[in-house]
Amino acid sequence: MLLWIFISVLCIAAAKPHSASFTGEYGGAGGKRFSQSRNEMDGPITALRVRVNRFYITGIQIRYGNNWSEYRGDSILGDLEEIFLRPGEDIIQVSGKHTTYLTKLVFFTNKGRNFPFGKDYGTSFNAVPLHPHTVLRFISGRSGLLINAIGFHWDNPSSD
Ligand code: MMA
Repeated sequence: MLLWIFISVLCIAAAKPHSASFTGEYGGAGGKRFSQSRNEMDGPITALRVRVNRFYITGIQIRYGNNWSEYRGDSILGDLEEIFLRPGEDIIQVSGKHTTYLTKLVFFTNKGRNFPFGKDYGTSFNAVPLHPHTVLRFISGRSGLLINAIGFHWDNPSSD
């Protein structure tokens, strides 16, 4: 009996497709580590705020459902740009550039739109999820005065 339960649990676990993946981290080792994993509970990513100055991405804030994450980046240098996603619109790819700091981000959505922020300077990266039909669910990274580094966490689209 116990063996049967064990085998059944094993089969269910094996049949369930994996959906979560991580890409990154892109950038340098300075600053302090942050993660917005708890914000994922608030819902899908619905808007982005990115601050850029002449050289760098200096700040980032992401709205999950109706709630904005904590703002990352300790300075107010540069211009804060804001974009809103449409209902059902998800981020399916992020490319960008970095040195030891983040210099550029381009968010691509499943509605064929893309949102570039920052400058064309540094080493390129291109982040896509490992599993099909998964989307950007939250970010993590390192920040101080600037955004030192960023990583992307992908999973199934939020059901709400
Ligand atoms: C701070 C500090 C560093 C970080 C930079 C850029 C000015 O120094 O947090 O560790 O590299 O900001 O974010």
